[in-house]
Amino acid sequence: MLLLMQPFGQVPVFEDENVKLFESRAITQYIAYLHSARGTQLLSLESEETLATLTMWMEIEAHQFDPFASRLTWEQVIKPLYGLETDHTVVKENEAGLEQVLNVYEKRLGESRFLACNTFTLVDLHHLPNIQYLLETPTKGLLENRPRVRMWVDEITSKNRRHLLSFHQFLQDIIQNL
Ligand SMILES: N[C@@H](CCC(=O)N[C@@H](CS)C(=O)NCC(=O)O)C(=O)O
Repeated sequence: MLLLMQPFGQVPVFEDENVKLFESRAITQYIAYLHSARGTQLLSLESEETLATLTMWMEIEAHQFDPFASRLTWEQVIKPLYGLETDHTVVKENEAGLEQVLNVYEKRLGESRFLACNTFTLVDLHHLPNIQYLLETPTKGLLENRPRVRMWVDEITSKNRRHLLSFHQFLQDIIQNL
C-alpha cells in the first residue's frame, strides 16, 4: 500500500485533494506556502536573494547536518527504543562530522540571528526533530559548547517545546503499537 503512494516505500507521504507529495522538506514547504498569508512567516519571500539564501540553508540542513544528526539519533535514541545496542564507533565518527558542520553554524550565527535570516524560518524548523532528540544524548555537549549554536538551540527549542514533546509521545505510541 505504501509503495502505491511513495515509490521508495518511505514515510512521510502527504495528500491534499489533488496534491500528492513525498519528501518531508517538500511537504513542509508546500504547507508553509499554502499558509504564508497567516501565522508565523516561515519563508523569506521578500526577494530572490532571501529566498535563495533560505533554499541554500535548507540544502545545508539536508546534505550536511542531517546525515550526521540522523545517524546519531538512530544510534542513541531510536535503536534503544527497539532494544538494539548503540554502536559507539559509529557515534564517534558521526560526532566528528557533526562538529565540523556546527563550526560552520557557529560562524553563520554570528552574522544572522537564525540560519537563513534574522527571523525563525522553515530552515530552523527542519533542524528541530534531530536537535530535540540529540539534547537527550551525550551529543548535546556539541550543541552546548558553541555559544551561538547554544543560544540558537535554546531559542528554537523553547519556541516549539510543547509541540515536540507531543510529537515524541506520538512516535513512541506508534512504535509500541507495531
Ligand atoms: N528524504 C526523506 C527520507 C524519508 C525517510 O528516511 N523515511 C524513513 C522513516 S524516517 C523510512 O520511511 N524508512 C523506511 C525505509 O526506508 O524502508 C524525507 O525527508 O522524507
